[in-house]
Amino acid sequence: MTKIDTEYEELYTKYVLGLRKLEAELKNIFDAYKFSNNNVDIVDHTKSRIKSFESASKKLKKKNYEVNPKNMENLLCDMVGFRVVCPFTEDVYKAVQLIKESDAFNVVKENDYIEEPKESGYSSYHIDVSIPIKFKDEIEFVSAEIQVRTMAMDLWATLDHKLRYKLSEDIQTELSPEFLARANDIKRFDLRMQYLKDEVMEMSGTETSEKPKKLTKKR
Ligand code: 0O2
Repeated sequence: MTKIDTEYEELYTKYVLGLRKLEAELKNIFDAYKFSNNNVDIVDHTKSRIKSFESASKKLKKKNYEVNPKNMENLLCDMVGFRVVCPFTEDVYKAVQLIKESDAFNVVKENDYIEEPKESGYSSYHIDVSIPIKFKDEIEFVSAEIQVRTMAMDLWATLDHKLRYKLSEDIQTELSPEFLARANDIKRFDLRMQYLKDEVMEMSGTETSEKPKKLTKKR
């Protein structure tokens, strides 16, 4: 095995350790919340992955960086990815708050693409974290990106990823009005479902825990 192969192998091991720690911590956080909140689940499902080296190489090349283990480790903050998919928008912000309160990792950066969607229409809350792990008797840090979004946002992002996201820029641009329109449908849908939930809670005499910061009662 060459030196570079060994470096890739070590890097992959660190990603596995980082991802395991992140998965365990987030599971604990959400289970604890559910337990102390009348069994209310703010998470529908989660998904995780380690980006393939092929996809990481493409991303480095696209950003005009040389492909090597050091650049992969230092320049790509989403080699470890964890997605949290929630039923309602207010659940997303609650989940974000719980994640940010954890002391198992450090929050490095956050982007609220719900408040300000990307040009493509992509909506999600991104939190970049740095996870301490023990590797060869040393404490090392693994970067990870946590994406938190509603089920509706997840539907849009999944179909966009499948159909459009990795196409050439020209084709992406040609398709963008249609995808943007569908992203707006999703946004309206999420707002309506949040209002509906609030009304159901009111009718059944259960207060919603707290309003998400950007939702108002206007229709
Ligand atoms: P994949 O295949 O999903 O892993 P940054 O370092 O933050 O400046 P970066 O890493 O491009 O730049 O971050 P950004 O733009 O926040 O995007 C990170 C991830 O968000 C992407 O990872 C996608 O998973 C998702 N994403 C961003 N924009 C879109 C979009 O328009 N459509 C869809 N479907 N997903 C999007 P990757 O590595 O690009 O792709």
